[in-house]
Amino acid sequence: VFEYAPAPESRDVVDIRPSYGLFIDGEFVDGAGPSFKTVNPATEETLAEVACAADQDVDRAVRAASKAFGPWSALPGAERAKYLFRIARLIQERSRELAVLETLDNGKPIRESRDVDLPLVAAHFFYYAGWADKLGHAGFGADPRPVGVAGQVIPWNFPLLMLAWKIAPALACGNTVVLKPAETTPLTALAFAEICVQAGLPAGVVNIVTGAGATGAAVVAHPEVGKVAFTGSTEVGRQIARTVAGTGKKLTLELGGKAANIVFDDAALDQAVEGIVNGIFFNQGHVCCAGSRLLVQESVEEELLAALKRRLGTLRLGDPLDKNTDIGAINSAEQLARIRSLTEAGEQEGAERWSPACELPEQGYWFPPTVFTRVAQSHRIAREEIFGPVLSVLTFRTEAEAIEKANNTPYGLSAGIWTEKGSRILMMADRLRAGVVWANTFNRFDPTAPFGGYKESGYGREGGIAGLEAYLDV
Ligand code: TXE
Repeated sequence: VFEYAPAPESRDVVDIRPSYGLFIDGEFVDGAGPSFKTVNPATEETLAEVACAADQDVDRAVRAASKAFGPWSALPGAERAKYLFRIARLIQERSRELAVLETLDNGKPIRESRDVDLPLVAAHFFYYAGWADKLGHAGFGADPRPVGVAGQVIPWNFPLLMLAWKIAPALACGNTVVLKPAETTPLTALAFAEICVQAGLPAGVVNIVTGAGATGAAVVAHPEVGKVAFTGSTEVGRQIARTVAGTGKKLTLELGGKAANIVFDDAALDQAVEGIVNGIFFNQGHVCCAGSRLLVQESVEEELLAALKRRLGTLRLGDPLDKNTDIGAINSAEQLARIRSLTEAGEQEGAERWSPACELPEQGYWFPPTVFTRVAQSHRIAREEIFGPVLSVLTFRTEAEAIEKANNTPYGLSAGIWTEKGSRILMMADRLRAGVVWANTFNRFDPTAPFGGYKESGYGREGGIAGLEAYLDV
């Protein structure tokens, strides 16, 4: 039993307009497509009406970006850096407002948007601002060139952070951008457009086109787009790869995952419990690198699961604007339906389902933290990305078995190892087919470190020096 006193963040720090236009050539303009509503997933309340970019709007945005490319890429790197530093500082100054807006539109707990998303967003702009005048020293030759117009399509799980991952390196390298945010979370990207205006960024350097999949497809297919960057489902990633094939466009894809979080019997189990909770329940499990498969060494299975269940009993689910909330809302009715259908499949296939006692609010989209035990490798919940607060537990006896099971997935984005043996960490990290391997931690992000997957998790890297390469002709 623990005391609970609600600590709500004020909604009044954001000023949401009833309707929003597209951001093209430095101005907010109407879209030719049918406008759509964006809702607060915690309440189902409509937040705003948002313009939808039809093909002709996307064309206008790409042409504005093409026109801006010449002068922008001709600026000395130090001048481009000044704009990026200015943007980074404005994000810091407006971070409380942006965090509340992100939480309203996405459903994630304010503690996360305030303490994780926003600091990382600013950090990415600071980091890549620092590269803008040093590109000749990044290991890509003396004078690497920007590609041109970058077409970027991003998902809804980290709306502003995914924008930062894409826009910061693109601008630092001298490219211009047409970015399409996800249809359920367009508001912070539009707030970012205002920040570009505030920073005095030349018109056309950043363009934001809102809309659904068709708008994204138009960005990807536009002949004047030289580089495509996509984060989202593996299925759409495949379609985009087909569209881009044979066009000469550069492409990076950051797709789904089914990460193994591997706990050995010598691990500090209390720390491992925190890592497991952070691994799969952070951001309601709407995380491509989420530790969605727990692989636990048989000898500590019982002890670890008992401790994990005790810990899950203390998580607070509810109002995302409450500073005490640990688990917020599921981002959309569609995503909730996907999570439900996969968890039902888990039960049907014979896995054992458990959730802590937890009351779900009546309005909005919610799913309780859920743990499946008695999971077999063949079960759908062990193979498919659920993208929700659902953990599938498998066991192993030996290191070799842990590696075999961890790698037994079409994905390869991330993995985690919990052990006190340094040699084991090095050996495992070498054999796990995953772009990121965390040891005795999980879901740690840093702008200096490249991020990206193997196999069906995609290709190309974002972050670090490697993240520059995607935006340069080397
Ligand atoms: O993804 P989509 P959805 C996974 C996760 C989730 C599933 C479906 O498993 O359950 O995907 O989510 C735009 N051409 N991930 O349906 O459709 C779309 O408008 C160009 C993992 O939301 O891939 C949005 O902006 N763009 C993931 C973006 O693609 C298209 C994050 C992502 O939406 C398009 C999100 C098209 N034909 C979901 N169709 C991760 N890797 O982090 C849609 N879009």
